[in-house]
Amino acid sequence: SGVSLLSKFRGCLAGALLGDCFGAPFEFQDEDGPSPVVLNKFFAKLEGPPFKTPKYAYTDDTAMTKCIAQSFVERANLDERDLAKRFVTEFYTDTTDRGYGASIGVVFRKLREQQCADPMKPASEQFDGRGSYGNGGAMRISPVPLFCFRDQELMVHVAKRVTQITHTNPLGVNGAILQCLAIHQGLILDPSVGPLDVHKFADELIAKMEAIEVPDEIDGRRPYNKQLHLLKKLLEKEEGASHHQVRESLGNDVDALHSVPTAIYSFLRAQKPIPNIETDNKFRRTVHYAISLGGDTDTIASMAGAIAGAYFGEEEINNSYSKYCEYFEEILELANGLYEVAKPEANGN
Ligand code: R7I
Ligand code: MG
Ligand code: MG
Ligand code: MG
Repeated sequence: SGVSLLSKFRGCLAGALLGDCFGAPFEFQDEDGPSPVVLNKFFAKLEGPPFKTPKYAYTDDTAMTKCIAQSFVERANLDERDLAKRFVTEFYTDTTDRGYGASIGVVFRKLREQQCADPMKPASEQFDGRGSYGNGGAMRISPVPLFCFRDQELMVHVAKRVTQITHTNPLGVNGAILQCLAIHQGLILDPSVGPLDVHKFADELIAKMEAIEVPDEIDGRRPYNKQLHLLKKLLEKEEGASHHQVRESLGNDVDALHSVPTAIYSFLRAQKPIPNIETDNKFRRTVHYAISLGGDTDTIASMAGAIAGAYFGEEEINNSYSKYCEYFEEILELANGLYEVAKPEANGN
């Protein structure tokens, strides 16, 4: 019994892709998020009788996830220069508009000019040397907890390096590490033993981040620690937090600090029924809820979907979604490839 680790690897990357593709049409469309009626119809249609439609396209979240997964699969190693080259090639050769972040193009232009000789330098020059705190590091991190499944210390190091090719601000880096740790916790927990202990899940993230986050020089606080405590407060609400409360305290924006904890919250909240979300399926509920919050819907749904897919495995993902989503078969192949190079079930390190 239980869900196989291969299914969890595949569920994780499929979850990231589906959240991106299904969230993208709603990105910053409406201040209060899409209406419950619209979203229930959207998912009911995807899960109903087959219909003809162009596939939902993925965005930069998946474009960059794909580059990282391919690099690990082909090189079986962390290779920053190879990663930078793949990001640049992907950015300049893909003719579809993938909706990249407003500032990241500068990094790619500089990387191209120096042929990725110094892959970590352009990112460090962003925002007057403070580096980007966008969620672009976190949105593409899912291959890292898969590739580094067996070694959590290495995983944190790799997450940091992979992120710093484009995002060097500690908020950008730590957001990616937090998302990586959340996926890893999802991978190692068994959903067949009973309901997930959502408070324990959050407490373990708080403890792990405590060792990683440096307190702010001015107010002495750790920003992600603060957000994770707010997340716990929201989870404790008997009647369930309103969308307004979640947006006010956790946020739904393009910066990592105000989107990664929101994605984790979406996954944890979706372990139980949520008003106005007409499904018993917890993968759907996670992605559906993340999108319903509005704002950076592709990215928050992608990150939430990656955690949910890692926890539940691909069995919880409705089969019909694959028909409507660009790159579905390919992302599963990349998950298989990561499973092969990571050897997650081998003994020892
Ligand atoms: O982080 P990034 O890759 O963007 C990812 C987002 C996701 O929602 C994708 O789906 C896509 O839509 O974009 O790209 P960046 O350009 O590095 O960061 C995104 C934005 O965050 C920037 O364009 C800025 O608006 C903001 N930002 C900052 N603003 C002020 N000061 C990031 N860092 C800073 C900063 O230091
Ligand atoms: Mg995007
Ligand atoms: Mg994605
Ligand atoms: Mg986005």
